Amino acid sequence: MSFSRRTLLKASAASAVIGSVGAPFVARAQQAEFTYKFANNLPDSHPLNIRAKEMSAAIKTETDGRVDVQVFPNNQLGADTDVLSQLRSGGVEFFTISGLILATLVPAASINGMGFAFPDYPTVWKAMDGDLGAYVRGQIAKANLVAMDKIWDNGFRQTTSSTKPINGPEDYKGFKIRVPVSPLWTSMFKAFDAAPASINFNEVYSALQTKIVEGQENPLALISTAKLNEVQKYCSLTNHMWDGYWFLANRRAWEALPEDIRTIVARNINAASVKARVDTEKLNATVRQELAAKGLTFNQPDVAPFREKLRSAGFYSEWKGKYGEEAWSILEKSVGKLS
Ligand code: X2X
Repeated sequence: MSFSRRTLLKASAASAVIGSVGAPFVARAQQAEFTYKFANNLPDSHPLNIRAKEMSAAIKTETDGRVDVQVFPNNQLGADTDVLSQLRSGGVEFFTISGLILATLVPAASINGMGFAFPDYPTVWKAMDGDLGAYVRGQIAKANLVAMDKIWDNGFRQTTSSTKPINGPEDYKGFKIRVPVSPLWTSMFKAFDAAPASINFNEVYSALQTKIVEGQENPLALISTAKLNEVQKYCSLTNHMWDGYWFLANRRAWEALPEDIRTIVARNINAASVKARVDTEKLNATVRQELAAKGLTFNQPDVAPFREKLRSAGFYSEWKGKYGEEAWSILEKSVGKLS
């Protein structure tokens, strides 16, 4: 016993010596010229983070180690509204944020989340990789932030609850629902006569667990990877909006990159978004059975009465007024007449 312990001690002392001699050399050799933090609010296992890690490795290789994009998932660097401030000040260089939350700074950025606007994914990508996305990126640029071309998928959002399924708009009446910190979300659930509470995503699991709220709404891929099914009983496939993440850069940090490096970084970020879209869409389509097996009860309400309720509550005309004619007509060109 004492012999093997002494041997171990000797061995670790030896490696400590080797370590202290070798370490400075190794550290110098691996030092990147640009070490940038990428913060996001999603679990490690979500497709966005899986593709982001691959992307970071590809960027390191293609820039010969000059750029190190460090991925911080799961709100490790703070809640969304805090990280948005850090991104603006330069404390964080990269951040993916839902356009709807970004709208606290860039009002037009919530437009893709208009209730029941998008019928399916092909319509989403055509609009977001086309005129509507270009319009929003232009507005983001005016706020002195840089948005990469390809928006990342979060998905079509579904409503979960610990108390009852949502079968029609009347079931939202008085429903205590968590919504992200965003004027459009609050406005939409108020139009349904629900009782929305603005809570950042990092507090959603515990808010549901302690019953501060009855329900929340998110795409199935996220309900599953964040394990919200553990604290919810029902899932109503309301498909009430499509939500995506703009990959944003702090402008100073972005412009500090030499142009050839910037091209490599942008190309890899956009390519990763396109791969993650495929993964996320697939997960959103297939994870239902898994969630049902874990005890979540699903129902599929007819969406027409929800849309009608929003229309009669004046929701679409109110938001048309807020976004203005130009933005609204670009949206309606993509999705058809709403108001
Ligand atoms: O906060 C949410 O619900 C999330 C993770 O879906 C967004 O970022 C909007």
